[in-house]
Amino acid sequence: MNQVLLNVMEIKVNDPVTFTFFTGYMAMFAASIFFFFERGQVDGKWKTSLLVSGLITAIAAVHYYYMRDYFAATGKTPVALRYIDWTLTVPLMCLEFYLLLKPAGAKASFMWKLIAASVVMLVAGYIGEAFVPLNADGSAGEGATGHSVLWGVISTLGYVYILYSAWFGEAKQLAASSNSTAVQKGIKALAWFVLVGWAIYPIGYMAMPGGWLSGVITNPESVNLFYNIADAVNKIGFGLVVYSIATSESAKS
Ligand SMILES: *C/C=C(C)/C=C/C=C(C)/C=C/C1=C(C)CCCC1(C)C
Repeated sequence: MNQVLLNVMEIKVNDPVTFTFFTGYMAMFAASIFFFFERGQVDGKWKTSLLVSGLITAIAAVHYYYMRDYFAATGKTPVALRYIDWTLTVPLMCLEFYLLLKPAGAKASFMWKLIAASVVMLVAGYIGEAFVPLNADGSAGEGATGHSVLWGVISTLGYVYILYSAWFGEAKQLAASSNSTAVQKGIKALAWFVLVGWAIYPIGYMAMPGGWLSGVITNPESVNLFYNIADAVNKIGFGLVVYSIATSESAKS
């Protein structure tokens, strides 16, 4: 009996991090099924966009499956799994921008610039998190703050590029030249996600040991809470924006 129970994780009431790892997993899983099935309901030219929406949440679901168990078993932050997930899903989100704006004349170079910016953002973030000097007890070690600030700033440059493109730069201009109001509204909605939803990540980053918020948020694992909530909002939200453009445009034809 005890043997069987050992395989069942107990989620404690005061453990919101484990809670969001489990709900995040299930939400990503359900969203993937939704996007894959709804793909059959939209016009041909929207099918790739819906497929990509489903892939983003499906890739996240698989990583959450592992991150959840890793965290439940060790209580440690799954930094590598997290960044492997993001390295695959964030470029796919850049691809979503491109697919939506392709009819308005977006070139492949537009997509590659966004992807390059996302790589700068993620590689710098990974260095800042994975190699932060910690003491044996998990508290911030010598030089931790300077280290994480430097890499956080480099990462933010990549983030700002994507933000700028969505609000004022190429993405914005392409959307303005689109003859579809659904696409214009959709790009605007995605721009809001990048501004508000993506901003949750640097806040989480600053909550890690040695970060600027680590005095306010003292649990070193709470960075996961920010990331888990942000992932659910952004990955499922992005997909739903694409879904709503695809269904409203398909209804017209
Ligand atoms: C599905 C995953 C998404 C949309 C991940 C987005 C991640 C970010 C916008 C991360 C940004 C960061 C900074 C701007 C500075 C500090 C380091 C990061 C990587 C947390």
